[in-house]
Amino acid sequence: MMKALLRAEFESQFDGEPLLFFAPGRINLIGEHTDYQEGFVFPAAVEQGIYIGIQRNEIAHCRLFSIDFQESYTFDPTSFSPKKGHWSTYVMGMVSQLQQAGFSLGAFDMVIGGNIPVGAGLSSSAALSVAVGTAISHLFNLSVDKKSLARYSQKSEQLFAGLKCGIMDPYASIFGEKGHALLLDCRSNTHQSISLTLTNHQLLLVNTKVKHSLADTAYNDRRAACEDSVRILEKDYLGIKTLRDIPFSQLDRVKKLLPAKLWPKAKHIITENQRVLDAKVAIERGNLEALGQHMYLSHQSLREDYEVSCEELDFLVNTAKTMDGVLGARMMGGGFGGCTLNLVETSHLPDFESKIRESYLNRFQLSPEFIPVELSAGAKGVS
Ligand code: GAF
Repeated sequence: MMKALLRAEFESQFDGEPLLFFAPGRINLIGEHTDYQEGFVFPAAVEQGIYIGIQRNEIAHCRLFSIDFQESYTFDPTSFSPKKGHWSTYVMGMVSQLQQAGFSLGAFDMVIGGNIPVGAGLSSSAALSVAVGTAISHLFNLSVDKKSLARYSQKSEQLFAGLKCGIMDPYASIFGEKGHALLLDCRSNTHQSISLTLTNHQLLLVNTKVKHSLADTAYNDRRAACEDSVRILEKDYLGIKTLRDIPFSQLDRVKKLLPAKLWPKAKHIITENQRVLDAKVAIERGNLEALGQHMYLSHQSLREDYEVSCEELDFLVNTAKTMDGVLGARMMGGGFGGCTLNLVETSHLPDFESKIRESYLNRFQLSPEFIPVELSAGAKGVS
């Protein structure tokens, strides 16, 4: 469906037969806001993502067309400045990163489409820059290795979107595996693929349909608070680089060392890292109930300690908690809106959706969106 649409649009915009590429969005089972403190995260690629059609051109300019925005954009690859906040930024950001890394690339035509909700916390922006990087790398035979591609995507988001994000989103979009979640160590940038087969359960996103405007500033503030804590703690914990270096067993001591303002933020990172490791054990034992409990605790920590939740997310999690057949629920991604991730027994799905829809509508006069997700493969060429 997307592929046919992309080909037809490419034909009408640029009159050619493109090479097609796809990069997925991601969910995160657990491990929120820990990536930029070199901690553990547990994401997975999903089926929804960004499709790109691309061909070389001889006109010395890159010509872009976005199906979602029904908008064209042209830039000179030898001299350009990304426009902050515009979708083309993610293309130019990746081009710029590849050029800075020494890759030489020519001009191209590109059509961008997708089936991933934008602003819902599924990381459509990482999917876009990973799709762009994958497409350009193939088109110009650049042989960009996967870990470097993840770093270019992260850097491009940091520089051009102003979000001091971690590595999780592009990493998941690149390394995703069908039926698996990735237990990613954000210090070594290596992962273990953990099989998660759900026969009687479904991972279901509920989109709050809100994105509060303080999100990016608050994200960068939280990151700065963690760095402040490390500067204080390194006097007592010689050689630590990030909060990843503080084991769970040290919580009581850390509480005494940090000022009241910083302590809850550090507590979230230290406890969340432990929850990720506990969640891995739960999955390996096939104990979905335990996984669900870790999800609830993660939400509580993000709400009370890290303070990145919002009324709408809390309402959805609290409502889910009262319902039969729900094993766990939590906010997912950066916070202040976007989606909750829910682990629900398949037989309870219709009831879950109708009750959540009704109560959310009553409370916020907004209809939530339900997005079932499957753990899927990472970025690839498609035919
Ligand atoms: C956003 C960021 F891009 C990620 O790096 C990560 O920090 C996440 O928020 C929170 O876990 O998606």
